[in-house]
Amino acid sequence: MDYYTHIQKEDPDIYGFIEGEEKRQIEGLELIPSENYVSLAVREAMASTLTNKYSEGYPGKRYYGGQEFTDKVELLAIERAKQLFGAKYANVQPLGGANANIALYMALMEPGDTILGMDLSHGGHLTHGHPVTYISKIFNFVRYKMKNIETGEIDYDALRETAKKEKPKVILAGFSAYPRELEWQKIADIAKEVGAYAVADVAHIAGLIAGGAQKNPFDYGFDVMTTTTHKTLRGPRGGMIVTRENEEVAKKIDKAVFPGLQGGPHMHQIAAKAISFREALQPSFKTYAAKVVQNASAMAEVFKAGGVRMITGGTSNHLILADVFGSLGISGQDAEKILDEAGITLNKNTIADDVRKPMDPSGIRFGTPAMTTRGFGVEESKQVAELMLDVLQKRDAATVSKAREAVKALAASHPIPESFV
Ligand code: DSN
Repeated sequence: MDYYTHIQKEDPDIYGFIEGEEKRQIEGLELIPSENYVSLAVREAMASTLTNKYSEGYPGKRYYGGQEFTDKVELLAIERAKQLFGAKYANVQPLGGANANIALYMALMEPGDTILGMDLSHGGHLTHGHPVTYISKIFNFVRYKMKNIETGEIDYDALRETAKKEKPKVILAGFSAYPRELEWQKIADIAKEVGAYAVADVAHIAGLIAGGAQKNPFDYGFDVMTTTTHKTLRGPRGGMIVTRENEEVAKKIDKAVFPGLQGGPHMHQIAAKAISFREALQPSFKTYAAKVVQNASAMAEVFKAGGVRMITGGTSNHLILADVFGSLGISGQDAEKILDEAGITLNKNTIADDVRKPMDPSGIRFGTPAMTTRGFGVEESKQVAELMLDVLQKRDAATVSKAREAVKALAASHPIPESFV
């Protein structure tokens, strides 16, 4: 907390809240699979004077003057994004993952057009057309599911039949709670057969793809990828859209992001994205991405040995979805709460075809991106999984307090690193 001297002086209330949150992050274990710790370099860019600047438009074509440096920042972010994913075009302006997805829909569809997306309860995301979203009223979202919840196999035959019947403009492949790798080739082939764009929402796995720990959908013919930049990719909170090679598509996406959806881009955030992309291009990021996956597998092994049912039977990526209600008789909400007391943060989550409600579902979702940034390896990951199981099985004050001490010790011996390069 040496960085916030001005906030401390000018606004002690906010300073206190930041201090509390920082302590929580340092002393606890962050297992929410969509969270991570960014480097100080990324944080400095987020706090830089670039936040003062309006830059509507794109490099070389702005609506306001004074863009000598902002143009350079954005061009460098674009170049690095292209390099990371093997893309010909990149738009680094989306303010978040939802904006990236909405801009994508606006770019490739007209109101009323059909898009196929993964069902939320089977691992998809709200922005993939859940009825509570505004965007679901504009486009016709049709959902597909897993065929086998115990293995995670997607029902590709049903997807193909639905695609032939519904004639979608876009087939969207991606997830926020699916622990396996999708068969990109099968989905790309179906899209080609019905004349749809193949789009991957890789928000959760962008860092694993960039680090070579998971396959790149572009290698299987996908046209576009949307993503956030703050999950496994370990950048600032934000979004991005990369296009493999179709210039016409890339132009439509640019127009949809601005002026279609957003106003002035957040240049401080784009500078921070550029810094994180540089970090992700280093050889050390490959090691990081591989470890994220190894650590998640190690945790899944412990849960399996403890008799806990995991949706899809385990994990091949960074996250695990466990049916704690079915296996241990504790609801997802209660599990989240008691683990929070032990200093382990994760989230309750619905499981496929859950019989319980979203605010008190059967499952918990957890993962290893943040822990791995702290330097946790397989042994420590197993230790954390064992602590979790102990707490979830016994659920008494003594076990929680013992786990909390163990968590503090693990956290203290693996401090959050300041620099990743
Ligand atoms: N909230 C993100 C997640 O946790 O997966 C997705 O938007």
